[in-house]
Amino acid sequence: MTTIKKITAQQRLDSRGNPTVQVQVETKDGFFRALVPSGASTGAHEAVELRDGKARDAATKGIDTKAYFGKGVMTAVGNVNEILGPALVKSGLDVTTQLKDIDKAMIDLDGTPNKARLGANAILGVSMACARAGAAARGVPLYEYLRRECGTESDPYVLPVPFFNVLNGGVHAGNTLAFQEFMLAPTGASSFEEAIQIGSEAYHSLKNVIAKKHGMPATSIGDEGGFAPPLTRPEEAFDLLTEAVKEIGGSDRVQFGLDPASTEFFDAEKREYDLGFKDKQPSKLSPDGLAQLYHHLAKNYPLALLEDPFAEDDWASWTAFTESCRNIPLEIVGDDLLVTNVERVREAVSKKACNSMLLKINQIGSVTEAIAAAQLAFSNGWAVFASHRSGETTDDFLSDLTVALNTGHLKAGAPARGERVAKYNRLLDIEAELKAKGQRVVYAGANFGRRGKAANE
Ligand code: 2PG
Ligand code: MG
Repeated sequence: MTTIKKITAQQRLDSRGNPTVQVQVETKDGFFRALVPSGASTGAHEAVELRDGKARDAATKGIDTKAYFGKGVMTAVGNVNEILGPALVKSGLDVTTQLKDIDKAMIDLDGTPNKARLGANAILGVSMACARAGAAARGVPLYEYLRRECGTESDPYVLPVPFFNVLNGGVHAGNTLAFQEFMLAPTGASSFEEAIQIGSEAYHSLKNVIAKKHGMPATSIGDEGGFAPPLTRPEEAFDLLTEAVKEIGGSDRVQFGLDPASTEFFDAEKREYDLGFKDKQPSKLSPDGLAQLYHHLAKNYPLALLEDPFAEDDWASWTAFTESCRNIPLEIVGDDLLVTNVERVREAVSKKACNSMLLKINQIGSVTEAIAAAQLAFSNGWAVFASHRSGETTDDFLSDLTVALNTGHLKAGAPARGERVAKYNRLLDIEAELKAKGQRVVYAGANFGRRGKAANE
């Protein structure tokens, strides 16, 4: 039995230089920390991230609501220090076996359906740090602790295919590219370590290809460490990827992923998608026109995964598109659509809207709720794609959770920048550690979505 002695929170910075919540949990085994990530292309149905500029009671608590342009998180920090922490210490809950009860206690204290009172950023930080404390109490690595939470203890260890976001657009970059993420997935590698090498080599080769075509200034980068050259059309982006992969002789080992993050350029009233939303030139497509563009891309490039092809509430387009992909081996991932929320997953299952769930723990705001959403997705034959946020930290919790859930694939940005490589490096450590222990370790490879069977099969 290991109870919590003390919980404190602090305001720290994320990878975009914005404030975020750090939580520290103290038990008899020591101090355990977690840092909370934050999105830019956030879904409207996500749990609430409390920012001081918008927090109702911030000013009355004497918090400077203008600090960091209103993005401070001192309200959330205060909620950990004054409400969540003392309540969990008093509860006597055991971090070793009661993570679910710890999360439930926080959800009850919040009392809203979307964590609007205490903040998903406050609750998630505590949840993550408690998991770390629990792992230490059991004397096991975090992924082992989480395997028990996930009920995967008897599964083989599967290392995920890393989807490297090497070209950034959308709201993550200053170029005119509408689509947000163009990803390289080394599905033909034989180990995670080899996948990292392919990703790194392709990334550097891409830099050369871009410099040759567009000049050195075009090799500046976006929020997730991918390059952000002055492109407009998605074909231009995929052509650059194709060339970069060819240069390193990796054409038969690499597939592509795409996250247009289309909620960002959808006009719900007109039911139109504007691919020129960052430009002065509008470039509008109907849902049908956009679906045709995706089919064209899937036909001409090795596209294995497509995330958020349509906006978060444009259900009819999702369902029609998924049906139209019945005979194509394409993973269709719901991000803003599902927000790692069991209610949204249930709705999507009933509407046959997609065949995969993006897993972002801060969209729902606690570790065990995120696990429950993933389990529901798996039980419906879907895949689960684990994900970072565009505003990240050096916290590598995601890597352990990905292995524990056996998701078979994750995205954590480019194979560059500290907050991105923290996740990849942790996975390299896990792979090496398991091999050193003599464990059987499988690299998911071309079966990256295999735990799920496509909803439209
Ligand atoms: C996405 C993510 C992460 P953000 O749309 O999938 O890559 O971006 O964190 O800004 O929502
Ligand atoms: Mg997305």
